[in-house]
Amino acid sequence: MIQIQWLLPPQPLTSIHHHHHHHHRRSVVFFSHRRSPPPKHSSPVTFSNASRKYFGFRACNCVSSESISEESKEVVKVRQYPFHEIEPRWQKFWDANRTFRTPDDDEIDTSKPKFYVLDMFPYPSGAGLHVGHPLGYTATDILARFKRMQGFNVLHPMGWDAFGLPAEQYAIETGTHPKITTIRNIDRFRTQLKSLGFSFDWDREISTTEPDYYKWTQWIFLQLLKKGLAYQAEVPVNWCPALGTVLANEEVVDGVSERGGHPVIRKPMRQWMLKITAFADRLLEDLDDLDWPESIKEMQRNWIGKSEGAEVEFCVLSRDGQDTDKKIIVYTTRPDTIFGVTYLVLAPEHSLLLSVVSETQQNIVEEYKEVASRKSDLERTELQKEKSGVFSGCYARNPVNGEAIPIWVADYVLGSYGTGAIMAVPAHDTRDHEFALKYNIPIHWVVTSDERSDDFEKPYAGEGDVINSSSSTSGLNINGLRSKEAAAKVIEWVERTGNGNRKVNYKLRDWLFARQRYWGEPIPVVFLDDNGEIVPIPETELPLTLPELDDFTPTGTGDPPLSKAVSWVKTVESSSGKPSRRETNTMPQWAGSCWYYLRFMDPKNSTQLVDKKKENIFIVGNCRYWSPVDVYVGGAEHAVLHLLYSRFWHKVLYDIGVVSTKEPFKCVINQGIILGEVQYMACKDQNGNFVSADSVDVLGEYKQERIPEEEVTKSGSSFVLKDNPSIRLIARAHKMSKSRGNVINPDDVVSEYGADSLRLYEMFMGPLRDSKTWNTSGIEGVYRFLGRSWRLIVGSPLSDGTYGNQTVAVDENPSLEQLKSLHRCIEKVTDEIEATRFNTGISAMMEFVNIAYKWEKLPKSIVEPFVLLLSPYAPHMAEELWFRLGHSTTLAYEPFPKANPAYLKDTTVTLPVQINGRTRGTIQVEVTCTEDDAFKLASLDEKLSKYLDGKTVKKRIYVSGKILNVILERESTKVVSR
Ligand code: ANZ
Repeated sequence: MIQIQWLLPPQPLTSIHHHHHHHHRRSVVFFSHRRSPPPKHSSPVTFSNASRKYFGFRACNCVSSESISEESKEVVKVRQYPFHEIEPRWQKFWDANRTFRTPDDDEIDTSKPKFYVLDMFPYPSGAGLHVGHPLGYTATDILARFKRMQGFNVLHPMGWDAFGLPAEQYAIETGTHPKITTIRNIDRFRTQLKSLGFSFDWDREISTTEPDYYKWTQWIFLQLLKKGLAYQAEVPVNWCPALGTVLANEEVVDGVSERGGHPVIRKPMRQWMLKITAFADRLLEDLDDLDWPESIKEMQRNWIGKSEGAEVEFCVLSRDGQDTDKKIIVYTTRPDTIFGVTYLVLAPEHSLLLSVVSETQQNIVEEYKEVASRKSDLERTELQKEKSGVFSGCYARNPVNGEAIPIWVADYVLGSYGTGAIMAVPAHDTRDHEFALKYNIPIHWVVTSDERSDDFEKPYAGEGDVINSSSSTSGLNINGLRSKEAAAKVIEWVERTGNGNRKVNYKLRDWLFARQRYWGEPIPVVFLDDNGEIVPIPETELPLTLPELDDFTPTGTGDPPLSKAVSWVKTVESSSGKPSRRETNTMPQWAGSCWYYLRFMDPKNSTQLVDKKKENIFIVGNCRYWSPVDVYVGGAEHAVLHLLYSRFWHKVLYDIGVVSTKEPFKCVINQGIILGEVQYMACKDQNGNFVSADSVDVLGEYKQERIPEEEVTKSGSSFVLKDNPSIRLIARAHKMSKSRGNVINPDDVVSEYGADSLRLYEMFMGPLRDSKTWNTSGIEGVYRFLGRSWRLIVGSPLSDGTYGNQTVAVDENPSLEQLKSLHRCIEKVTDEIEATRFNTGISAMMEFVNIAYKWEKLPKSIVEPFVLLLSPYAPHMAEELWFRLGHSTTLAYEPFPKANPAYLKDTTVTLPVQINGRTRGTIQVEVTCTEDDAFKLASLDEKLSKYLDGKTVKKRIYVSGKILNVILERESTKVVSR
């Protein structure tokens, strides 16, 4: 267990001097007079004691005796509570005490359950943290803190995915070594994350760029090589001459590089590939048991793209219509449509293409090939793009009916999928249909269905009943069969007659695993000088560190920058001593993130990737330890690449016994995107007059002008100009971007409202998984709630605006009502955290605080559990309150409050009230209500008071929970008890 002790002496807040140095705000300024002296001719104004007292800021580092200019006065905002002192103080405490250190090695008590909650670790960009980061990080932090308090051993680490292009581009532009940029960016990210109070175990921090880390990335590569899962192949790559590198398909958009917009061409190059396709079925099947968003699972299924069908051979015909020995093998998922085939298509890169082309078509076909080579697969297959193609001048024979059909070449067929050739059925395939119409190719209908409205203008792509599909020459007849049965019969026929085979295909391609860049993991192999043979470097020589380099610019020849490290490249092969050259390609950015979640379990191990004992402890009942990750939170943009690549590596590691689970991440949650503040636009006609947005049909004809929020008001469900409500505006939230100027910097929010407010706000914006729009006035709301909670517990500020060091909580027994409110809040907050509905958990606490404000006294036994409930959300304030409640250590390991069902039951009863023996009405009371309280309630009741007012009570008979009977004096004039 962890020894928790004070390393910092507890000290009253007043003795901590804290400066705020970054108040360079636009509209809202904190005491800006300190930095910008008041203009010469303004009259000095001081804050009144009263206002200071109300808002409760501290005199010493606020305004006190200093003067403040008239202008800045109106923009000065006062603090709801002294978060600016509380937050750094607790961050220092947590750091100094290593409060969130996860016990390691023998210290760990494995009889306790474990909880591994992980964020997708960030790329430490030069721009620093944006407000999207803390959304996921706060959610995981709440879970981590909650589980810790529930007695779990919690692993909640953070690290850096720090290899990649931006640092290298920066190096090219400025000459600053990527290592330096990376360290600087990491330092900034770490400082920012710490300022948000996340309970990461910083002792486990890792960076993918550290040799101690990438040693194991390289080690995994060697295992892949050993198993034949890493190989070199000549493959067409996206070659970008301007960047001097190949790019992944995802890095190419519309034929240009995503970064920089440079042209990209397809060119064959020798590349390292990883055989992820060997795992296609396992990657597909194991998805079923994962607690992941259905949408991600579906994206992975589509990405893997398993399809079942057949390969069918079509014999190429000679000029005079005779069979030749050339065969075109097509891949089809619809063998049931084979009688509807009216042409074949070869992909422009098909190996048989040039050998079947007729002389007359030769030039046209070669020209077409050349144009196609400049397009990306994505462009070629885009549905809305117009289809193009050329006739090869040659024909093939359909095996099922002997018909001669033309062979075309068209780039909507990809060389890299199936067999690179298709049988085209224009009646039943949209793309073939479009193509056939354009080039006047016949269309034969062979499938019919009730759904199909005999609209022969459109292809029918669904399944149905097969028609027009029999042949006396082949003896095959599939008429009248349903598509599925027909397909089965065709497959059976082609297999029997030697014309083809059943075939399963995958869209998934092997993973291109080399980059012509400097800032990545070196690939740990050498090539022997004599014969080019690939020899892995011995595991004992890992890590193979990146050589220092002064010149990072790409060579432009396709040779990676590392080839400039001449003395590093020239080496000898370890076992034979033969002269050899090192591999100069590096690994892609995805490599380091494929397995980092394992390293967090054992970040400092120098002899193993991860100690088996930490990954999985075999004790009674085969109880696992840190593996797998219980909850993994990150952006939906990683749905396929990262999440598929890491599943692939994990399965390889599983096969070689490094890990014990088939899957790395049990539960994945995608946090939504945070859009920028809503922006309002007004339409203006040519004369510059406003036009209401609802009277505008074609927006393009009107200029749009941005309207500041102050000039906008709501009218019904739409937004209008305040000055002219007949002008409706367009309200839209956009993704935050520098160019739109709608980026919110978390640092600014922290200095204005505090980290707890930022955390609370990001959770309160809406359900974690939804997209949300940023709204600064929304922060004000949670900020006020925190201020109210603070003052509820600490009390009003002293006359100088500071707060006392204690709380107003009293050592008295709570009332039933108080217990009920508390336990309802406990139940709700617990349920909502468990269901990751953090926003509604906050609502429950707000409700509690509202009720608590009505109480005269605040028993400690009510306040303390509430502070614990608040602590996962607003840890700084909670720690401070806990301390002021008289505790001398962190609350991070206090048991999370448990709701007592006894207080959750509705225990009110309807109590009949008799007056002089006759039932005159009822009152709602707690079963435990005392006689006095019941009588009080009765005399306040509208109906009953008529009988009781002004009367003297002779006797009261009260049976708790059953009845109240009041016997009155005959002629009295006074109320006795009230
Ligand atoms: C005849 C046919 C008739 C087809 C019909 C479809 C509908 P999935 O399911 O994605 O695997 N195809 C095969 N190889 C191709 C390639 N390299 N480039 C472009 N298209 C290719 O799709 C398989 C279907 O896509 C195949 O089935 C083939 O067209 C086409 F009514 O064959 B089909």
